[in-house]
Amino acid sequence: MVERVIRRISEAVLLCPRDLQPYGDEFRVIGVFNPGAVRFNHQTVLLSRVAEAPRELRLGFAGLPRWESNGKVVTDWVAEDELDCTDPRVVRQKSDGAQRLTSVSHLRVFRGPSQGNTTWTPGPLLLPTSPMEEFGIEDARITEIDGTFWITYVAVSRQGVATALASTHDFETFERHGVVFCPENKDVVLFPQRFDGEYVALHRPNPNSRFGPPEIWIARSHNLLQWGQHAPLYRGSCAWESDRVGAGTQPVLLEEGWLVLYHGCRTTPTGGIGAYSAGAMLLDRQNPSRILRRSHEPVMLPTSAFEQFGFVDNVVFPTAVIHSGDSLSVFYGAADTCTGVVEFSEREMLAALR
Ligand code: MAN
Repeated sequence: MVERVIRRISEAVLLCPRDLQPYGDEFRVIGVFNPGAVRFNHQTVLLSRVAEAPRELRLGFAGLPRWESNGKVVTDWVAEDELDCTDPRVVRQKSDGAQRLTSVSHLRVFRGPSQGNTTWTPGPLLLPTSPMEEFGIEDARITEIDGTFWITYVAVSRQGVATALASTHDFETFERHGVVFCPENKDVVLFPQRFDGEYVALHRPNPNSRFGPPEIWIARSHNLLQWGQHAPLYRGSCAWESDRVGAGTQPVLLEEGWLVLYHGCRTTPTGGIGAYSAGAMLLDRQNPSRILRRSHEPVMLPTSAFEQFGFVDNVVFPTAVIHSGDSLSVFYGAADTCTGVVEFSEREMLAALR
């Protein structure tokens, strides 16, 4: 049976690197992407990842940025012949296998109208503050629980890739709660309500031992800080998601269950970075450990030029959904370069899940 391709009612690029000033004078913005997004005070608030790389180029050297504990960003220059540079995002030192990112990210608030996509007013910056954020903070997801906005984000350091938690009531000031999922773990999204008194999160452990590909897991907590009852929820089973999957958007409650969009990627036949596409799953209203239906083909593929060409080609990476009537606005990162939004019909999305 041929899976129905879901129609994009509209699509728009909201933010591009050229719209932004870098944080550091000696840096340039190479991406503004993978945004958390919520409605707040009749506005749409985005918390986008801003990736910066050194402005300077030195022939034969890679400039690898990092935050120092004094709050400054510095660049280490490492000879390219000491590095494996096959991935534009990350290099690996040949001598000991240690990894470094080629850019450093922070998070920035942008406020826009609740309808339409034209003007985005920049707001506060969330900068790396702890040694566990030395190589940057990335890919925020926002969930409102009882009037507080909880933000899970990726913290990268020489300890690895972890997930940390922050909270805010107004997107002006933020409280940081530290690492809640230790390395290697990312793509953490929180449900907006408790189940039998417990908070629930989806997360994505990424073990070094490859007994199988990384999977989406589910966990529970009494306080959002300590997590337990970990259990696997979903392992990508289709070719387009065969290398890895990770939860994408904060779960939204629809009549039929919790809708979550996630990303999946495959490697190229030569082991290079393959396309990142998006799938969707519907989880049971009362028991979110139960998958009711899911997409067997991607609901979003990198089909537009701004999704196909960028810092990393062929990437759609959904990180937020805003639901209103029959409309699902999916906010996402395109080609690790721009922030985009696509509108789907809820009815058509659900019809594609089985
Ligand atoms: C990884 C992360 C994301 C990024 C995708 C696509 O999952 O680095 O931040 O958007 O890859 O490159």
